[in-house]
Amino acid sequence: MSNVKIIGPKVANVPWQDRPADNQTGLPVWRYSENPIIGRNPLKGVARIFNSAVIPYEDAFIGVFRGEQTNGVPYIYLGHSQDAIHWEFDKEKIPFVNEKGEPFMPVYAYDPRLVKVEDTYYMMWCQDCYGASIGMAKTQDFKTFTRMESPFLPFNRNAVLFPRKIGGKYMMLSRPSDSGHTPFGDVYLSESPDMLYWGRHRHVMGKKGEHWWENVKIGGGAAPIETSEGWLLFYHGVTGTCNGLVYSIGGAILDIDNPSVVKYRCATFLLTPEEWYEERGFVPNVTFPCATIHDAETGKIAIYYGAADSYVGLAFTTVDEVVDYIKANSEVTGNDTEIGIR
Ligand code: BMA
Repeated sequence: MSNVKIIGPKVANVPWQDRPADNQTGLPVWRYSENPIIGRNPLKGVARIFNSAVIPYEDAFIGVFRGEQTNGVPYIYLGHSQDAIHWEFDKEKIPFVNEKGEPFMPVYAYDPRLVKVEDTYYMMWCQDCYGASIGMAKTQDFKTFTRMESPFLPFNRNAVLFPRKIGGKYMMLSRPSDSGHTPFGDVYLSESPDMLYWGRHRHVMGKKGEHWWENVKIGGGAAPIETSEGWLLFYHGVTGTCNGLVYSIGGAILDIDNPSVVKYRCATFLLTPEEWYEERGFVPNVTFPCATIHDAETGKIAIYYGAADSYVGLAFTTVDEVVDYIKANSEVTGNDTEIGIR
C-alpha cells in the first residue's frame, strides 16, 4: 500500500471501526456495524434526518442536519456529539439572521454542507430563490448564523466549498440543475476573491455513460480532502432504472492547484445501496455523502451519508486504501482532464 498523507489537522477522536474480517467486497469502504446512526422521528416535529454534515468542534463534534419536518418541508437543525456517532439536536431550526442581525429564514433548506475556512465555518445548502438554488451562511460560534448572498443563480444544488483558498481564491463546487428531480448534472468549479462574487466557472466532471452507476447525473458530496495526491472528493453518482433513480458514492482526485482537472476518477462506485436502511425508506436506493471527518495523523476517514432519504449512515476507509483503489481503477476522459473552459 502506498503512503498517502492527509494534509490537515489531527483529529484523534475520529469515529472508527476496523474493516470486518468477513467484508470481502473488494471495495475500499465499509459500513459502521451499528448503522443507521440516526433513526426515524429523531426530534419532535421532525420525521427524518438524512443528508447532513458534521465537523470537529472544540474537542467534540457539531453538525448541520437536514430535518424533514412533519409538514414535509425540509429545514436545517444543529446537532452536538461527543463521539460523532450519538447526536443530540436543538429543538428549533437554525435561526438564521441577515447582516443586520434580523431574522432571515429561508423558505426551505436541505442537503447542508459545512466547511471551515480559516477561522470561519460556512454552510451551503439548497434553498428556494424562485427555484432551487444555493444558500450560504457563516458562523464562528454556532450561535449566530449570518446568511450571505447567494453565490450562484438558480438553478443549482450540491455546493461544496474547498477548505482553503487555492491560488489566493476561495473555490466552490456546484451542480447546475433544474428546479425539480433534475434528469442531468455535471460538477463545476467557481472561484471568488471575497465569498461574494463568484466567477471563472470551470467544468470539472460530468455524468459518465460508460459507468452505468453514474450515467444520469453526479454531484459534489463531502468537502474535498487535501492529500499528497490531490483533492480527494467523495461525490454522488446516479443511475436510472425502471423503478427510479439509484444514488451511489463515487470517488475522484482533483489536481491540487487546479481542481477543475480530474487526475483520477474511479470507474466503480465506492458504496451503493444494499443494506435495508439504504434500500428502504422515503426514497429507496439512496446513499448520499455530505461530509467526512478525517484524521491527518492516522489517515482514517469517516464518511457521513444520507440513506434512503430517511437515515444517516456512517462508513469508513483510510486515505491509503481509498486513494490506491481510485488510482488502480481510474478512468478519466478528455472531459475530466480538460481545464474546463470553452
Ligand atoms: C436529490 C436531492 C437529495 C435526495 C435525492 C434522492 O435530488 O433532493 O436531497 O437525497 O434527490 O431523493
